[in-house]
Amino acid sequence: MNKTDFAADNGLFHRRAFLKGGLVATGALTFSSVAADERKAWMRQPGLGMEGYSQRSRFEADIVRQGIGGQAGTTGAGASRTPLEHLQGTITPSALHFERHHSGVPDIDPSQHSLIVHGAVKQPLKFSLEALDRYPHVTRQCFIECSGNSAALLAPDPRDASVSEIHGLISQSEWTGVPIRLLLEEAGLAEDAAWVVAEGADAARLNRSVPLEKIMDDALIALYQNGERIRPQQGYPMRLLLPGYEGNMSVKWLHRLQVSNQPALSRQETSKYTDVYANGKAEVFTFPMAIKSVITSPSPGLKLTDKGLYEIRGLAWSGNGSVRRVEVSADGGRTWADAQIDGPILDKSAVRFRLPWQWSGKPTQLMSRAHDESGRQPTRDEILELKRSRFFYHYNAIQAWQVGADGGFTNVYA
Ligand SMILES: Nc1nc2c(c(=O)[nH]1)N[C@H]1C(S)=C(S)[C@@H](COP(=O)(O)O)O[C@H]1N2
Ligand SMILES: [Mo]
Repeated sequence: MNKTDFAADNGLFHRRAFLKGGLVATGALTFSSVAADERKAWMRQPGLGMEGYSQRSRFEADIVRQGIGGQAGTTGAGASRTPLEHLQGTITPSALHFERHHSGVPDIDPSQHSLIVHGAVKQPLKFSLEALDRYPHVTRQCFIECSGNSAALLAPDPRDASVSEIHGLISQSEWTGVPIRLLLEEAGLAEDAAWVVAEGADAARLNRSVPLEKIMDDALIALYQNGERIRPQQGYPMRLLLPGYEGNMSVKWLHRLQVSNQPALSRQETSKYTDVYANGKAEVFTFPMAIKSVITSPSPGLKLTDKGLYEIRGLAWSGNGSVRRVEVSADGGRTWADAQIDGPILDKSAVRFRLPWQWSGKPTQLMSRAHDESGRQPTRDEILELKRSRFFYHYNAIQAWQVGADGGFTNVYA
């Protein structure tokens, strides 16, 4: 290897390094193995026929949501996590989108469901799903992240957990629906309209207050997820979608939008999702999810089989804008190299980053840190300094993975 191919210490290549063939020599063929390949059973008889709605390969059946946990004494209240270490690209398959329900998934008959727009409006309106379907639609890609994501890293000692158990409360979809602006313009806003309180039709009747500016900017009534009707777990038949904002505000099973001159100060925006800072002040409304990144592979549960070339892969996202830069370190944060970011880089969307790495076979630490318009992803120490005491939500610090001499990975604090 040429010394100039490296962009940082301990084997990190430049993102545009030209990697010559033969570095990963697992595909080398001999004449006899080529011949044996011709005789596979599936090459000698016709396969299965067509079907109405198909499933993935049976060999992939163990790739499922992780860290599924219900809250004691409740029905359907809890969370499940996206298996980030097994996925590539940026779109989460709908069946693996993380879930966070406060009272289970309601079984809503769309013909019995409607959306009411009322409160500080000139004319209250009621929309059936059929009516909403006739309004102009918008399609966009964005992530949803629960603000409790990654809170496991606040534990005094690093927990032995996987990337999905720690960071799996983020997923990304392509969403299609109706800009709420259109519905409010039709209803006509009262002079003092400043907030919109959204409520869900689940038994929890979860409600959140959203500044009118955000609603008029890019809020959607999402009806479709990755091209098909939104899944029951994601809010069928309609959910509020607030790109970049903490997941809790994207109210599922949406049935009511109440325009108001003030926020509701509901349970979910006071006792929950409020951050108490080290100086004793509490921040009630933290809307956009801040810049964050994580290496998804390699990571705990995956193993490097031998020293040599690997591609470090991960996700980076920002609810404040777009990811500008991602750096990777293979020596515990001493030196950093710029990762390749796959485009297009979209607003309030997760991107995939990657960088080739030559593992020497020795223990080390892998880390990633992302930047957006407003700055760099913080270290754990920086967050603890700022938020110390009763902090739980909105944790976005740099994640470090310890690589052992055996090629295994563990969660560590850098
Ligand atoms: N009606 C309703 N909306 C809801 C919730 C809920 O329990 N009920 N959970 C919220 C929380 S805390 C999050 S993080 C997101 C999760 O969305 P998802 O389950 O589609 O991933 O939905 C939000 N919207
Ligand atoms: Mo959440």
